[in-house]
Amino acid sequence: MQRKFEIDDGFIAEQNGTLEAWIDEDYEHLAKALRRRRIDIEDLVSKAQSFRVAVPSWGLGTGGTRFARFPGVGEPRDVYEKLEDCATLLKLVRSTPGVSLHIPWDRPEDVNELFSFARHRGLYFEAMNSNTFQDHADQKLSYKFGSLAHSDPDVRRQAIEHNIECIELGKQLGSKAHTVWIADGGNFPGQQHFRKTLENYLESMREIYKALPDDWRVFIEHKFYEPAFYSTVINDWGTSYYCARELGPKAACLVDLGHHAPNVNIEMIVARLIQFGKLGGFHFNDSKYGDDDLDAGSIKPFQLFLIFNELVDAEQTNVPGFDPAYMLDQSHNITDPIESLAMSAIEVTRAYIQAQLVDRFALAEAQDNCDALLALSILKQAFTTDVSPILAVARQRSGGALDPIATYRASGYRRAKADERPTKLEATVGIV
Ligand code: RM4
Ligand code: MN
Ligand code: MN
Repeated sequence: MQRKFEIDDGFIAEQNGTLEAWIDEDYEHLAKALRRRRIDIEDLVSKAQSFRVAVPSWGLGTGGTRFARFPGVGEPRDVYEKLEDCATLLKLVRSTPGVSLHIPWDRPEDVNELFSFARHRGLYFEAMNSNTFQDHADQKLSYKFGSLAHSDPDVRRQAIEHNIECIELGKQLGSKAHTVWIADGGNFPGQQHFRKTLENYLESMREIYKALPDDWRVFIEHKFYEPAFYSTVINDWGTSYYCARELGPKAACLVDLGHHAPNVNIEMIVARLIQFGKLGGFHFNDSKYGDDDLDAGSIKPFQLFLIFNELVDAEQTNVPGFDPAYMLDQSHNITDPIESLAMSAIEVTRAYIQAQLVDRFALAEAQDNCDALLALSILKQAFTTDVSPILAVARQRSGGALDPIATYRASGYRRAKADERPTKLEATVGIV
């Protein structure tokens, strides 16, 4: 077998050597500034080192819009090549050992082989994802008009079985969760009976729920529109919460940041789900208009911080059962996916560390005293603190890169992959 190009640890250490001096200086300065606020920088470094965010296998390939897809050179052509790229990302940032698979896109021929391929690279499998939003080869019935909520019980059965297959595969791969996002909905008023379709969905989900092992969770992912443009069956967090409650303790809600109407207060939805014990996890990304799937923190970094402000508050107050699964879900249409994912993983960790800086005692006091301006300024003080040296040192101490993007570019990884993985000429449209 041809030897595949890899970035080696020695190269990362060598690149780090050129940056160490200024990082040390910035780190010392920040340590002093934080000490004045009675914050120990070393605590934050260990927090950053233990923070994890999973990567979607479909995020490693170049995405596209419904107009076109512009394939990148050297992009992965199968699940093994996607995992190779995940391993490269992990070497650089060290916070992304979890990979989330999408079936059937990533269905392996040999499950054990896939499992050990991942293990050898320090990767493991996070939530499984079913796909009933498109038709697949060898599929008997079409999902054109829906899947788990379809009016035809045979289509529902087929979709249920597909989800159960994902759980079975996940069991062999060591996964502990299954995420269900359905595209079911309508384009026209009157097309679907709102209550009947939701009832169908619930009935189908009960079957899927029954197939879950005891230590598994199922995540319900809502989305208010697209591909259906008038109505969507699982359209918002309220519907998602209702279904999760109906199903039982193993069901929880998944919040994809791009799946809300513009200007919706997502941090408040997060707080509600925490309070109701049903926050299952996240799909991080960013957006300006709809489900744009842009890189996390690229458009609304303050929103990302405010979400983490709620999460850290829950963590610090030991909310019972609080254990959300963090994942990226992005479509990289014009950037190198490894670069985008590296930067996004860093941005999510940044928001987490910034949220640790909030003086919660002072904030509670300001809230009690109805001091709106002081409350805001406490949040702003945390948000405007540049925690980059903490993130860089955390990566370095874990063996990663001080400057992941520069190191990645200098390594020539993508050029090497372009030779190893000649692109198949194909005209593709769509998200992947
Ligand atoms: C959907 C949703 C799902 C993802 C697919 C590819 O909009 O975000 O999580 O699996 O896209
Ligand atoms: Mn998603
Ligand atoms: Mn989405």
